[in-house]
Amino acid sequence: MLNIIHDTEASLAEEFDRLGVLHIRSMLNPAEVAEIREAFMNQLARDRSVGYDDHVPEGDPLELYPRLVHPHRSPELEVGRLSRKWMLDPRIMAKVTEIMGPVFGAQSMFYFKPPGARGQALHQDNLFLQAHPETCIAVWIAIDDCDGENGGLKVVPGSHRYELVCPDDADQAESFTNVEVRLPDGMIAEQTDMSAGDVLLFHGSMVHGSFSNRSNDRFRRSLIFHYVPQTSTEIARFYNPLLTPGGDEIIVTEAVDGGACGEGWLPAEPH
Ligand SMILES: O=C(O)CCC(=O)C(=O)O
Repeated sequence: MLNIIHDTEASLAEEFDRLGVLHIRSMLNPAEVAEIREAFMNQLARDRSVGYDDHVPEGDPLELYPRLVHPHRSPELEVGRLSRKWMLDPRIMAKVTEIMGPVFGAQSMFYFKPPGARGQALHQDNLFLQAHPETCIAVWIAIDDCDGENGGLKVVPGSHRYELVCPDDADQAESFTNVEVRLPDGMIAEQTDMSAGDVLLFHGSMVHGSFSNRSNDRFRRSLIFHYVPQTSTEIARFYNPLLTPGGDEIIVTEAVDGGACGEGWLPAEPH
């Protein structure tokens, strides 16, 4: 496993450029993590109709624990206010800005991933966001300790240097989503091992995903944000309006759907 843990010695931007993914330890303290965890668990206990409909079959563990998509757009909910606060949090914004320059917030999500839940097959985020001419960056905050057993995130360091690849069908016994990027021979998805409060930052072309939660009793919750450079000229409709660092809404021209992914594993233009 390549060392993706960022120490303060090396420049964040240089390390990110080299690896496409960085793991920062303990960005959130235990009280902050607990507040997020409780707010989202309480929300589902009260009303899970706010969850996203991924069309999971009846009896699927995700039926009771649907992911939340764009909770930051629901200021009437505690989880909405918290998501928005964390999306614009100065500590997070500082890291993202150090890597990408000034950004807009594009998406928030919360995954519960209870024991037995399927994962999300390997994919590249910018296939969905369609942020151009650059890409997006993900901030993946561990709300529980997460590793291979409970379906922690897998990443392919270095894959950010490749173009967006047209995905194949995913194995839906392992994934609740239906598309999967197949890795060429020699490339492997590495298992991350994170503690609650750790953050993973990764590039929009980084191939990543997760397997099922095989534990009996360990949730694998995560709060996830995506950002795009303020120089973006296009984004897929689903992500508009974006949020400025000051919390104002802004619209970027809609990307035209389709034709976004390449034929295979060709190195992208150097960046
Ligand atoms: O948390 C996971 O298992 C997958 C999340 C993910 O792939 C994403 O946020 O793009």
